[in-house]
Amino acid sequence: MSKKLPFFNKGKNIKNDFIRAESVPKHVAIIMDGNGRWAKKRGLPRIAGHKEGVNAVNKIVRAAHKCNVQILTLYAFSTENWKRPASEIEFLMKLPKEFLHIYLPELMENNVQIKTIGDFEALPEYTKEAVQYAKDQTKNNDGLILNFALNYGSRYEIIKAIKQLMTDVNGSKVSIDSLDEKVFSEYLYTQGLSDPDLLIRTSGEMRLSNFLLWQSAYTEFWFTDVLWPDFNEEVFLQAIEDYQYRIRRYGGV
Ligand code: V07
Repeated sequence: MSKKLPFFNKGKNIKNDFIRAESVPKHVAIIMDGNGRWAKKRGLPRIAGHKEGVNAVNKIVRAAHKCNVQILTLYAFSTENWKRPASEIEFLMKLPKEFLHIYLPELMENNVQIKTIGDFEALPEYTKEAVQYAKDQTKNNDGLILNFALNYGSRYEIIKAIKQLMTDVNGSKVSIDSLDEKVFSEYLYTQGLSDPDLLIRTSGEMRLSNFLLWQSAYTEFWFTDVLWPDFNEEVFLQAIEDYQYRIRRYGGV
């Protein structure tokens, strides 16, 4: 076993001496699980956990910005989440507007660009309006890409891509022979974004749950028992530290 060696990222304000600023993962994706369980443990309604989860989102956006992560993809609402009680869905769909009302000025200041993946059109009007406004406001920012998966499901994404691809083949815009992984990737919601280097799931579950199936073919997975509302900078930096030791084991350079 090799001993871990500290890297002193002086002036970079990274609160973990074992992180090398030069090799942080470029794209981090997170399944923010455990909000309901966090609330239940406290005898609170599930929505109290979701509300607390919004604070954790802000903390992790700040931490990712500080570490120079380039893309942060957060699984905020899956296509399966429509099966939840209507009152919970309604509450969840108000969170984007609430979040942006508080944090959009700070995101602008930090040069963050907001993007989304998923079936945007099927979202409630008030959700779409708030998120579209934030996307428009931040479209020229060239810092961290904060990418929210909203009404996202990966199998649906792949089927949708295939349908569009077949339409383009029929219309002679694309030839079957030219189809390869790169061409196909451009038909996914994540077009133009690199694949995630690190995928974090909180709350002890160790499944992909229909998140970024195609995109995570080579992604490092990192799991923690910490519930999403308790997730913070320290845990995030631990994930990055562990990622760096993993890639150093087989990377060779
Ligand atoms: C949601 C809070 C985090 C825990 C997981 C579920 C609840 C932030 C957003 C958001 C989305 C788009 C946007 C700005 C903020 C959000 C939903 C749920 C649906 F442009 N948190 N959060 N959206 N939760």
